[in-house]
Amino acid sequence: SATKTVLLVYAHQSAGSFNAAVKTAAVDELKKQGCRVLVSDLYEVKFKATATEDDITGAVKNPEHFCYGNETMLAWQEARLASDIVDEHKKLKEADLVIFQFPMYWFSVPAIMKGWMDRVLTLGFAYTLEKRYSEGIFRDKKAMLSFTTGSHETMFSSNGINGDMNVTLWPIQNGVLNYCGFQVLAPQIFWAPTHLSPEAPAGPLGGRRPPPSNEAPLAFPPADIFDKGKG
Ligand code: FMN
Repeated sequence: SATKTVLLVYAHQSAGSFNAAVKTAAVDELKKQGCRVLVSDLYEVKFKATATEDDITGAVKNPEHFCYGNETMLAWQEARLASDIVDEHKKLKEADLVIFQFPMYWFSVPAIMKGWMDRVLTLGFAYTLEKRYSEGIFRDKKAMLSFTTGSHETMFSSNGINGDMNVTLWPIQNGVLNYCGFQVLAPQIFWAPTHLSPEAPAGPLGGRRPPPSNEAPLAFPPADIFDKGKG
């Protein structure tokens, strides 16, 4: 079969972090598996997080009432989008699998990664009203969240103080990724990694599962989420 391309969208400020170690381990492992690996190191390139008129070269259609979605769709059609967005579009088009590697911030992705989602998943390019969810533009691609937390696993259970992790991840996994058609793989979660050493004998992945290959995607809504506590 053809070489698989994996895009790693990575957000951590420090090369000495656990996230950096996981990223490096993932790149090594994926290359060993024969994958082509593309990395978007968002802090490294100081990726712009805000969705603004600056994302469009030339005149906007309606400067009195600037509508980011409509204006960027037009700019995409006319090849007038900012070059950093165009670069990410190119990588995304080539990717069979997109892995988001990040520390959880406020039950979500860090702002710089949310900015990647806001700006790169352009209307027309990543979704339209006709092409979403099971008809989504990226339905032949897979996506996976891989992240670290400050919390322990029990705190993110349905009766833990934070509530169920599946519910926490719903906006990103369903509202962003599944919306664009991605087959969403089960997340890889590194609970409270400050208590783990990246140099542990098992390696940075700490004996956890290697990057996915032929895993089945999650169902939306995940069949078991709302069944808990029934009966
Ligand atoms: N940890 C959680 O478990 N849930 C959170 O909602 C959460 N929000 C955070 C928000 C901010 C702004 C910061 C700085 C940290 C937050 N944390 C949260 C803790 C980080 O997820 C944790 O420090 C990080 O995953 C550790 O990985 P690292 O050592 O690679 O930085």
